[in-house]
Amino acid sequence: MPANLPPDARKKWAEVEATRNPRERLQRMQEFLSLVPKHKGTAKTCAYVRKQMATLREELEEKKRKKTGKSAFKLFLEKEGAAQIALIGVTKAGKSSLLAAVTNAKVEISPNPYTTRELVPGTLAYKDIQFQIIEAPALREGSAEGRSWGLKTLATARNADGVVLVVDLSQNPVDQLSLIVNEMEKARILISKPKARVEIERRHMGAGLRIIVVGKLVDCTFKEVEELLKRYRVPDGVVKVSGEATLNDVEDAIFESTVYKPAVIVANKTDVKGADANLKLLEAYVDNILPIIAISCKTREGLARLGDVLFETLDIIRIYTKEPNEKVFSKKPFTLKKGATVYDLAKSIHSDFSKKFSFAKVWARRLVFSPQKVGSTFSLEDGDVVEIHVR
Ligand SMILES: Nc1nc2c(ncn2[C@@H]2O[C@H](COP(=O)(O)OP(=O)(O)OP(=O)(O)O)[C@@H](O)[C@H]2O)c(=O)[nH]1
Ligand SMILES: [Mg+2]
Repeated sequence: MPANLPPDARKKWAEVEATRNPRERLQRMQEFLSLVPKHKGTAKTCAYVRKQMATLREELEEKKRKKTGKSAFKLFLEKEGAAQIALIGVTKAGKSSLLAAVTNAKVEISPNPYTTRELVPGTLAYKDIQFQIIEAPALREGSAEGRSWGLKTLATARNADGVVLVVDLSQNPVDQLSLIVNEMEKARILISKPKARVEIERRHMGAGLRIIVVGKLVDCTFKEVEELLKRYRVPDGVVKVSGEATLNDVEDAIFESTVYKPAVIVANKTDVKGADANLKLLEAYVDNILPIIAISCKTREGLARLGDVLFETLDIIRIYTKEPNEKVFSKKPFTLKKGATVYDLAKSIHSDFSKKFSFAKVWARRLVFSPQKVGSTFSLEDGDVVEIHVR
């Protein structure tokens, strides 16, 4: 546990945090590692720091390549459309086949392993929005330690809004799923909601420290959390604790930026012999924790469900905006997270909008009268039409 770290290591980590320059940061991390005693309790922290170092090194390499004009190597792709979804799976699961079947992407499909070695984006049109689907190179054992294209794939999963876990029904799907979930977990990317979540949102200097506890602190007090964060020189930021969290969870969060990604399992190749039995195995194992879509890229069975399930799983809503005094509303909706307010909408239109916000009018079927004049905290739902008035 990071709780066992000696004071000089803690101090060094604070230096890491304060360093922006990647080269110097690498140096400080190296020094940090040399100050950490090696035993079981610190293994997780060391592994995490080493992974961050590997990512930093890749980034530095990438910068060098850019300068010399060689290759357009990228760790992840810029977001486009309503949401970015990464296709994750072992080799030959059918990721390229799925990408080719549901998007406009041109991609190589092959019976040979490890065919896709770059990120390949495509666009899936769903209702009046578009999902950006990205095939990432296959995961294998050791990907999280940087084997093959592991870092690129995991960086893509981390950056995406959601993941599609593609498994092959012609082979044991439980083994494949365990492998990919395990590699993702090692990279601190979770696909099921953890019991406790501690998120640290760092703020600019002088913003102060705010601790928000939605759940419960199990073995510590508010004050102790505050002191811990100060010790690590995290005096500015918002710390959100949900679920039942221990002081160790908080400390872990300082080191390990665990992320949670909504996930859908796509079980491919329903057309092959033995697929039914394998699908049953998979369903028993997953036990309704994640949605499973059984498909065949060959016969196109099940493909039509993908859009609906993604939309549902990503928890997104579409909001249509209207200019005051205009009769028609925009055809292209804004996409926001379920539970978003009018304020969130204003902010996503323009940062100025949220500052100058006065009131909004909302047209919605659930309202008794439409339009209704509302304030910034009004909760939006899919399909709402909003007209924002500024001061
Ligand atoms: N029978 C059957 N074969 C499929 C199906 N989907 C894909 N395949 C075959 O499975 C093999 C691998 O497909 P790809 O789409 O290239 O797999 P991938 O996951 O992109 O593999 P890598 O890029 O190497 O990681 C190819 O020979 C495909 O023709 C399917 O629904 N049914
Ligand atoms: Mg492929």
